[in-house]
Amino acid sequence: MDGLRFPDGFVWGAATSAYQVEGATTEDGRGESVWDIFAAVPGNVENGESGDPGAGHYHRYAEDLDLMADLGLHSYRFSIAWPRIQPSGSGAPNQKGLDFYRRLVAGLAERGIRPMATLFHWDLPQDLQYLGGWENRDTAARFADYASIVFEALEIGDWLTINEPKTVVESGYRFGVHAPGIKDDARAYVACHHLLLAHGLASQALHALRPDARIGPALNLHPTYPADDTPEAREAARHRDGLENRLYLDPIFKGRYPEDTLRWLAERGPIKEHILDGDLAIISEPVDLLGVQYYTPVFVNGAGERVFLHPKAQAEWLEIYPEGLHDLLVRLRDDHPGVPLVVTENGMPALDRPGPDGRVRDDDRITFLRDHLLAMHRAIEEGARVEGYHVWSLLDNYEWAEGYGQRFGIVYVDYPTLRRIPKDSALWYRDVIKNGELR
Ligand code: GBH
Repeated sequence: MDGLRFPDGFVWGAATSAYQVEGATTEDGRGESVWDIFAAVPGNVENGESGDPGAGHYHRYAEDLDLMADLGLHSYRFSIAWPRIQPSGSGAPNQKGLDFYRRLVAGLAERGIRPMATLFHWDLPQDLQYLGGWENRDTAARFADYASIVFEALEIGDWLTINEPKTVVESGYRFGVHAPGIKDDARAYVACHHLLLAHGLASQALHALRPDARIGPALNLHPTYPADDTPEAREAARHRDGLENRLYLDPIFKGRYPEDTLRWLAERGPIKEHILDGDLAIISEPVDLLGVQYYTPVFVNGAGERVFLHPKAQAEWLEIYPEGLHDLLVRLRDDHPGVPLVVTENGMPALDRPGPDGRVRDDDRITFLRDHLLAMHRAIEEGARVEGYHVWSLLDNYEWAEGYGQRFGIVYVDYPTLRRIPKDSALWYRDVIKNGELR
């Protein structure tokens, strides 16, 4: 193939999150997060692993900045650890915590790399969990206070509020496989409403404090398809689309919950009682950019079960279907026109390791990324307003309940030494960025 060009100014990036890469969980006054507590319970995480060492990024950030510059990244998406800024979730900021992100942002500026910061990537201060966590409406107000602290302290133009509210709701509160480890549908959807409220309050705060900056949610969206051509499967896919996508998109973009989904939720718990007058006006604060995280589609059969029709990556849940990214971006173009889209995560795990020559050959990842970039390119040609793309992840890191076994990085991390080795995919990505095209 020759020369599939991306638009001028297209932003190429890579993403990480604080708990997954920083390590240093007890340093410089950081408070405990729900993940420190969750990971310490035997059985919750593969091999009992925790966010220490992560990728050792807290101490190696300068080396990582050089790595980003070597790869030619235009943008680096990272998250700020709330427990570093407010160790118990409220009150005066911890300057040492802020200083770490000040140094990081300054280092990005020196290298001409744009920062994109996520306010919340799942590491809630544990003291707020003791007060009810996201089930407590007050957590949304605490979040807006924390957000205002970092908005004032850090020179960052692009912000993301909540990383994947759906994952917090489902993995954290329905299935209990993530912190805080709750398995209760009724409680999950109360938490969902408060996560959305927190998104809205933080967006309002940024708009008041920094009118030139931009903010939006980072949603993991799942194009949902009927697995066969029956009315039952089509109906099941529509229901599932409500839970996967519309439950988050509609309140944020349209200021209302989807009727069918809300009815289903109301049969399971008291969500309606928690939706107060004015909440949806807050939640639908205008969105300046939408972070789109795409990994996998969801095909459902007539019984409403997810079925897998395509090959999987090295994760049970990740059915590889690049076409889904195209379909998703085109759908967003139609359903929510005008909003700039930024792909904030896309990638796959593998059991990478260096060969005898020290090189890490991850051809499957190159194929995966290339196929997704092709699908995205087609969506852009069809009018989807995609500004940029971030591969998940810059570095191998702590894959939550899977521990360190699933490597998503384009850069290999040797955990015993924390040495970094750019994988073949990183070298390939560097060329894509340099050329602005797929060859
Ligand atoms: C994203 O989640 C996250 O933002 C990021 O932190 C993470 O590292 C990355 O993707 C890769 O996973 O145990 O079968 O119930 C993606 C959505 C939701 C996928 C939770 C895995 C658990 C599946 N993830 N899900 S299961």
